[in-house]
Amino acid sequence: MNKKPSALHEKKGVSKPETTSKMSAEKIKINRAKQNSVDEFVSKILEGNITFLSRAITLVESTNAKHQQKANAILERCLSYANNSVRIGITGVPGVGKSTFIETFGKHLTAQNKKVAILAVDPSSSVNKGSILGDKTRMEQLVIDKNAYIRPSPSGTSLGGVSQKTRESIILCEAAGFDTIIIETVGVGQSETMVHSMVDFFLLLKLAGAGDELQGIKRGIIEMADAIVINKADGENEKNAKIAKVEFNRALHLYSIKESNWQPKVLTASALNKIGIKEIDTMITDYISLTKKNKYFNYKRNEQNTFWLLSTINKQLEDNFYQHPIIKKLLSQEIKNLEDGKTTPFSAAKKLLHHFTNTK
Ligand SMILES: Nc1nc2c(ncn2[C@@H]2O[C@H](COP(=O)(O)OP(=O)(O)OP(=O)(O)O)[C@@H](O)[C@H]2O)c(=O)[nH]1
Ligand SMILES: [Mg+2]
Repeated sequence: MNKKPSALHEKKGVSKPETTSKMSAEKIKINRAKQNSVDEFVSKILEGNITFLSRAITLVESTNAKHQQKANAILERCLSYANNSVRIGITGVPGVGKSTFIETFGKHLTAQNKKVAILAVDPSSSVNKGSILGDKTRMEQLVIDKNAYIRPSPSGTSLGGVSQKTRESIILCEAAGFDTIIIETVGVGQSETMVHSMVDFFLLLKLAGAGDELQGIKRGIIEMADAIVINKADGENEKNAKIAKVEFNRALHLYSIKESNWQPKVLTASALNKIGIKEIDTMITDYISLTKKNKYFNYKRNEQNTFWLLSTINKQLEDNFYQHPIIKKLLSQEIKNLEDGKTTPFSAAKKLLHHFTNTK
């Protein structure tokens, strides 16, 4: 092109400074999101919109009263869409291969066009922000799978609080079209009991040891498990895994048959080499069809709902009690009286409860 020198000469100017800083842009975005109505949230979630699903879970996890109010309104509207799913709990000691297993199992499910949501109940997450997030690297394929949604454990002060939030998140995920919900937990404290109370099928991952397999395993967990999967059944470990399988099977037969009429199974697998995964999937499908047929499936979900109703009430009452300013003061006085031998635990409790009911 022939460039004619122009009479109009313009110097390259300095670009205009941005009128909004990045930080305030982010704030505006958040505020805008906050203004989305409950209706918008619900219809987007029902469309399977992951951004809105995540935002709704953030509202559920928030401690802000307004957020909670909004979260409750969204939850109520989502509830009727939330029952068509299979909820699976997975537990096992650190290093047993939970994340690797969830990656392999999750991919196996999404390959069948299932939609899988992975949530966690991890009591330690208030310190390290959730184990799932930390080891998303173990779920490389699942993280980028559009049929999978991974959400780390909410941080919370109490296991009960964290569990309640997870339970509510399950409802949102199901409303967003996720048909398989996997809840992971590290077997710390009561977390397994909590997870057990929110799933249909509870799976315990184990490692084959060098002998007495039942040593060091909590009796309660064996009772809760619908299946024990001995992971890392590969290479040199394969033989030990087979021995462990026999031993666990024998142990499981010592327990009386479950209310579900399901005889818990022991399987071996290699999450790393993707062996035994199809069998686990089939086993869970068998369990679901058995319990749907004998009505245990719905019975258990109803029982779980009642449990959560009662434990939510208990927690609220407990919080109201201990946070009450007068009770706070009286409680320390009564503890002092107790130390001085001036009262008994029972009369002190009676006195405090009496005050509580009469000071509201
Ligand atoms: N050989 C073998 N190694 C495995 C298998 N599954 C997991 N691993 C390895 O075991 C280690 C721990 O696996 P993770 O999946 O991180 O275990 P985790 O239970 O999620 O551990 P935490 O998140 O710490 O509780 C990793 O090095 C995995 O590669 C398996 O089936 N076979
Ligand atoms: Mg892990």
